Amino acid sequence: MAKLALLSVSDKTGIVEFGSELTKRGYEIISTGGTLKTLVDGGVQATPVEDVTGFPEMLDGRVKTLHPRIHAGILAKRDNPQHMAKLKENGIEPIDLICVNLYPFKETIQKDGVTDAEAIEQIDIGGPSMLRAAAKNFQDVTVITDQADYSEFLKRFDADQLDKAYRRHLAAKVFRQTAAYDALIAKYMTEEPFPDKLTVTYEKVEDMRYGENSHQAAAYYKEPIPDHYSLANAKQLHGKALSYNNTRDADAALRIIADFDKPAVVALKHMNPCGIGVSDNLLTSWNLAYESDPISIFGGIIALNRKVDLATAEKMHALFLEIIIAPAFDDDAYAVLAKKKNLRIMTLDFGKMNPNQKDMVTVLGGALYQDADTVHETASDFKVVSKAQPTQAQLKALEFGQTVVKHVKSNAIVVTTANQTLGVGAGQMNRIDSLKIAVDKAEEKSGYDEAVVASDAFFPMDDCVEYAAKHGIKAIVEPGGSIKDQASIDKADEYGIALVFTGVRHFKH
Ligand code: 93A
Repeated sequence: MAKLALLSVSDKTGIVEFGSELTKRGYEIISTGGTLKTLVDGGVQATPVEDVTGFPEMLDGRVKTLHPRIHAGILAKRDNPQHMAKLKENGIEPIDLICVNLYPFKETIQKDGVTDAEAIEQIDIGGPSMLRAAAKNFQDVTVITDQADYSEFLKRFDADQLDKAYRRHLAAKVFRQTAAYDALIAKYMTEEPFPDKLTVTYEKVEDMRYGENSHQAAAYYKEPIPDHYSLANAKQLHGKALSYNNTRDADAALRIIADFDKPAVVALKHMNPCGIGVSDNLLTSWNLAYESDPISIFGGIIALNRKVDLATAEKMHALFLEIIIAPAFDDDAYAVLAKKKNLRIMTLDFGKMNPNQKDMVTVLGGALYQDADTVHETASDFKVVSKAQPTQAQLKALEFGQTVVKHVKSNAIVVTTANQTLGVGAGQMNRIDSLKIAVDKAEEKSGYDEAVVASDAFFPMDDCVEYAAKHGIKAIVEPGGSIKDQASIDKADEYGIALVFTGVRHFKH
């Protein structure tokens, strides 16, 4: 008895060739409407599925293969005499090979102006049913859902290697595929931001050389439909593949630079900004970012939100950097940067972060899922709580510092002017230590007399205000909200400096 293969594919790429090769190997092919037409047009003989089911395809194709004559043919256990007797009794032929790819739901929902009805119509029911049935019965049935497996299947057929391990491998692939397919449909239909089941699904971008350290294996995955402004949509023009740490750092740099409209340069190391410069032209912004910390920038990640010109490229070329990411590069600028073989040069269409961006981190045995911290205060959100009022220049600096500090690992304190970070104190377990680091880094820099302090969370006592004031700081912004706020306010008044509250904490742990 000939082997039976059922072919039903939305994406018809390679199906004629595959069908033809199957026929050569003695398979008889059953097929659904569109696939059948493609096969027959391509000179491959196939039987319409209706001839097997005895039913016409109906309801605009919603019911084609959903029939016991198909599903019993897939699901019967060949080593179970009762199953086989039942097939025989009902005149059903066992189906040996299922080749199905699904209605293009993902592609459909990405189309401009697609209606809900059009999207819903692209939810495949019969395809996943056949795939899942065949995958469940991998003991006896081979199931293919990925075109990349057509040639491997034929190779194995010829080498008589269609063994159980291979069939199980294909079955697992099917369950991943149908689970991911359903996860996307669930996401599309779900209104709740935090539903009872979180059905996230990611697609592999690539295996990485290693993870955070060389003894950790790692791979990079992206969302099926990544936001426009995301690293997943960046193009790498040059250099080595991004490492695991590079990828996280580049993402962090993109999150920061999205908060600036004017020409900005963000230099980043180990997830923290080590220098940020903002001005009316990119070269000046580079100089500001660089001078902010000429030591830490070594081996850093640079994000720039304007097309990179030659002068800026030459400055960057003089340093060892890991990644440069910008909307575009002038040809001469690119030529200079590309002289470094390993430097990763990337482009991305810059923009704002999706205001509905969610962030997830894993904990042992679970995950935490939250709104990304996309809010960002300006001077109009500030409440002056000290007797001294900040000057207009100080307000601008406080605004800049406030924009920066939320991107620094807690406890975070930054010392800045209105267009440059002078000192970044990150990740200390108490706030005064972060302040000391930031002030210490800032003190010897030009512009320090204009500098202000921004803090990601409130001061638990008055020591930070005192330390800052004693080191010449004239204005401070912090959320407020401590039971000891008054002590900090009194201390600001004692030194005659300006203290401003935002009411919004920006922890980043
Ligand atoms: O509409 S369905 O959910 N109902 C079915 O019975 C059915 N059988 C196969 N979708 C169904 N399919 C899908 O049709 C397959 O998964 C495949 O994507 C597509 C192939 O249709 P055609 O051969 O007519 O182009």
